[in-house]
Amino acid sequence: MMLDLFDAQQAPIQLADGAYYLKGFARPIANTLCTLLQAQLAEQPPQKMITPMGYMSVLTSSLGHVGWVSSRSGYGYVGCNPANQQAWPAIPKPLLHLASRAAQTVGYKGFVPDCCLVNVYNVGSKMGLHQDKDERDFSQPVVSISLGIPAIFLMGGTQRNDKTTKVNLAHGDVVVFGGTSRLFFHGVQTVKQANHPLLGQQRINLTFRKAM
Ligand code: MD3
Ligand code: FE
Repeated sequence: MMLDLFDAQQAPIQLADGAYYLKGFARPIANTLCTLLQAQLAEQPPQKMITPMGYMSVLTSSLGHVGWVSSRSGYGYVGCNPANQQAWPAIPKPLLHLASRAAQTVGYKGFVPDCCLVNVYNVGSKMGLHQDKDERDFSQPVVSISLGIPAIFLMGGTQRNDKTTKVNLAHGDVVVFGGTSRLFFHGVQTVKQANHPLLGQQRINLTFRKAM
């Protein structure tokens, strides 16, 4: 047998029914991704979104046919960026393929996302427990790629007060949520001070969804 030191990929870890942690799955292209995103975000600066509950501490932008936006009166997916009236930039092919391949690896065949939500966390940013329910088809999984400084992801259950488990998400880590876990409450703990060689004191999370 030939030892393949370069393509070594850790086995997926099941977190819950339909939820899988793919440690380092995006690592081979993570640095390229950072460069691509930094150019992208310079053109399309991530925005602080207001929700009916108040401001989010995370900054967001989107790629794809639709993007996720929020206002004081509600939130959802729209075809244009309200900040500039432009269509969202396309999801780069290598990114689309990576998300699809991650889903495929844990059993979700034919995942073709139409939205890549870009969440930018600075030190002190967090995301409270919530469910992702703005998409049309909950049989489609959600794929998350983490870049930059680490964060602790909280995964609960289908009820807001279900107990949560913590998952440490580092540069290049991928998580896929499908099945029962697709509607689990989840959030991100306050991001602690750290430095990443490419992103500095920042964490970027990419969330791929089939929204429409
Ligand atoms: C579990 N983002 O944008 S990604 C979000 O790290 C969001 O920025 C977090 O939650 C972040 O909505 C977490 C992981 C994630 C995304 C979607 C899920 C976990 C999920 C949908 C269902 C269950
Ligand atoms: Fe979410």
